[in-house]
Amino acid sequence: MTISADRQTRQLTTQEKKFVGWHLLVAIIALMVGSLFGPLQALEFSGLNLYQYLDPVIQSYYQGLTLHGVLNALVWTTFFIVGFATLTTIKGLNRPLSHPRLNWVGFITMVVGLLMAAVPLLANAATVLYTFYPPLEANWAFYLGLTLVVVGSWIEGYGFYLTLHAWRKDNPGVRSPFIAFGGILNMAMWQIATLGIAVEILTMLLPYSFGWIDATDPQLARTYFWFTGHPLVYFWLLPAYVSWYGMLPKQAGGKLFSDSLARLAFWIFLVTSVPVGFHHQYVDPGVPVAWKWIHAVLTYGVAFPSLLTAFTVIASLEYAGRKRGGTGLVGWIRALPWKDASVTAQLLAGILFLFGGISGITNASYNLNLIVHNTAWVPGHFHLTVATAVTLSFMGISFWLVPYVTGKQLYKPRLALIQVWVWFVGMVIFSNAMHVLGLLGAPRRTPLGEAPYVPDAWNGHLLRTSIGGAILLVSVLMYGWVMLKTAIGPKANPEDVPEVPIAESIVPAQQTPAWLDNFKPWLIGTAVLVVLAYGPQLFIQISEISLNAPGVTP
Ligand code: HEM
Ligand SMILES: [Cu+2]
Repeated sequence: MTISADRQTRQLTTQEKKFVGWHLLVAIIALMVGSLFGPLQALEFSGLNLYQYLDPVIQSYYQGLTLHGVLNALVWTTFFIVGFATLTTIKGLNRPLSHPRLNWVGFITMVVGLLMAAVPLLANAATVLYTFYPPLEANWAFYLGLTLVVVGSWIEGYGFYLTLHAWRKDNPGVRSPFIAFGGILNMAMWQIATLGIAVEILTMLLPYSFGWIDATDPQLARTYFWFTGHPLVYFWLLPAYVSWYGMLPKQAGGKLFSDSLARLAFWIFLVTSVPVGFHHQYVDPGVPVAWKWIHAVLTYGVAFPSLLTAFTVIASLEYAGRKRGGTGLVGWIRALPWKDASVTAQLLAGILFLFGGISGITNASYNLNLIVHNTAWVPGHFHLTVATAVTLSFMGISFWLVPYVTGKQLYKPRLALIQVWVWFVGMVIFSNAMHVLGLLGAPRRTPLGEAPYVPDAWNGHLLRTSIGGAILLVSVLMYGWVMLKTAIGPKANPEDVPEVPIAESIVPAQQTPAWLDNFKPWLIGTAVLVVLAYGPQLFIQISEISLNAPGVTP
């Protein structure tokens, strides 16, 4: 009891709020710029090519697509996540960062990296899409910039570990508060996961873009990339889960159903998210089938904590709905605070995520993957996951977080609520059309409006993609407007500024078994599984490296 009562007492200092706020500012600007290209792509599909008017600023569909993927999937997410983890660490542990300067160094490193990568991106010298597969070759500043963004996020992560360590010393035997635990676990997972692209960039792409070597090995590079690429999706998702498990129940007027189940799910995500990367390489000729099969099976292992999450989050929401007077099989759903834009954003994010999960299991299935691989189905899938489950949840979080760090009130909460619904409607139309197009064989990463081979059967779906994209554009602009007006609005009375929502667990967190709050065994287990699942293949691919693909500058 005293722990949760205390927790409400310490507010972030002005400096701490500003520090979190800077992360959010970069994140939201990235989302606003990056998201402008999505609708352009979607409109292009039905023949409305607006890129011609952007020339010479944006020189091609692919330059726009690269900016879209990098700014949305890499920049918006990473900056938001690190900022949010800063807040959950400080607020959860109820103490300042132990080494705030270290965290500042990390943040500045991230910003320097972003600016460095922005130059070639804007100059059309890094039009290599956000997966930067060689032999596509970008200017070195792009690779170095990305590396700095990642290294900066590592440094911020060290700041969180040191803070947790200091807290543990002062609180022996106490369970770490869930929101701090979840954010820090995610940073640990990220540090393991990003070893893949760190090695890829330092040993292959940078030497090649500097001209020290003149060819590369695309197969090995892809293996490194997907070592990072799959856990990347859990890096995006876990902060949304921190909110769904640890905050949303409070916002909905209830409690977390089970602190133990929440932590168990997080640990399983840590252990299983890295050793599954070959499920992105089912069609790669250089990876033996047996390894693809092993990673496919492990991928199904990730479905288990996802089901745990669905169960625990829905149970927490049901508890809240019934406490609010909802009755019957579905009455509790209606009783949830649907007028609250932050809650509704996260509920709608969760609903669309169920469908994203279904298409994800389809992707993971070896034989079905052969049908959908590299088709429009895939972006259809991940606009339900990263672009909705994650993005719409982050938007929902920002509806209280931006007011909290700026000391303002949310500008026009009703507009925010409408924005969230517009996103939902636009995304239902857009993603459904993309999935269908994929099943009909439409390729991804293709300006379909120009493709000479489009059969009539695709036209209706291409049009639906454009309509969904246009609706999403309206939503993005509404979101940017709400955020801007909130940030520049007048200071609010302190009692009108939202509090950080922290949900208590129905079974007190202190009763969670100690092994669910101990990093060591889980980190060791993760390392062992990663070595088993990747070691032999990496050994073979590295020892048989053949640098025979010369760079292609798009
Ligand atoms: C504003 C609404 C959005 C629309 C209308 C939209 C539309 C699209 C379309 C049509 C494509 C496929 C282009 C192609 O394959 O040729 C695409 C790709 C992509 N989108 Fe979005 N998008 C939106 C928002 C987002 C958000 C919020 C994220 C992530 C947070 C995101 C991440 C991506 C990624 C990673 C790709 C793949 C890029 C690639 O293939 O290299 N999108 N988007
Ligand atoms: Cu994956």
